[in-house]
Amino acid sequence: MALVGYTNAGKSTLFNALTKAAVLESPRMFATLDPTLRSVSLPSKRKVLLSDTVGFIRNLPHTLVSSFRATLEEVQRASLVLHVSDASSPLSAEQDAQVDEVLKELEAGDKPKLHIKNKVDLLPPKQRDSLRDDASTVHVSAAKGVGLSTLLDRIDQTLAEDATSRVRLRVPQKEGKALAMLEAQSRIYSRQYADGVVELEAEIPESVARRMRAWLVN
Ligand SMILES: Nc1nc2c(ncn2[C@@H]2O[C@H](COP(=O)(O)OP(=O)(O)OP(=O)(O)O)[C@@H](O)[C@H]2O)c(=O)[nH]1
Ligand SMILES: [Mg+2]
Repeated sequence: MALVGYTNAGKSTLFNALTKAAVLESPRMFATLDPTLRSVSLPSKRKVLLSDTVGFIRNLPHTLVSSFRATLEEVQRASLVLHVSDASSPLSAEQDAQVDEVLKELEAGDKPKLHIKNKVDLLPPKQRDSLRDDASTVHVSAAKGVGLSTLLDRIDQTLAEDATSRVRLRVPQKEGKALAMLEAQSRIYSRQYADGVVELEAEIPESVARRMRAWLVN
């Protein structure tokens, strides 16, 4: 899954809030993973990769800087898009429309999406009390840790269809990142080392399989 949204919406704050537990659980396991890509443990015990991305800003897709290119790839790979917006901003609706526009340009407009309205702690109490979550919208405060368990439940429900499958892989031992990701994300049934290659049999989610294409054995 990928966190997307307008700059300053609170994506990185939410990323840290959602991944903190997982990182504390096994700090070494993620040492070789990208700092903007981490594992989140869902209530169902299923683990899923979450990537933080750089914020969208007006016209950015037309000046494709390298960090945005990485964002683009993460979004295209994601099986679930988490659209974070700043609910306290008067420009919230306009920014949401721009983010939707960028998602369309990335051909990610049709992916399953959850809309996360962040910073509810900044709203006046009356307005805050009138907020209602629905099937595709969750209100949270990433900074105060409000609404995060509801969000995790909702992610679980939405991902219920991201099937896992049992596969065989031949991964070169030097591919530390890929191997760390497999350790973190999958159930490994067997592991054999030969000629600098690790042969594995594992049960992996779709979203991980897409990153392992190069090493899948039919
Ligand atoms: N009050 C409040 N502030 C928040 C909340 N979440 C994030 N912030 C603040 O909003 C600012 C931006 O947060 P970031 O997490 O860096 O936002 P971002 O979406 O990652 O921004 P970019 O990486 O620039 O796109 C920071 O000052 C955060 O402390 C929240 O729930 N409530
Ligand atoms: Mg950020």
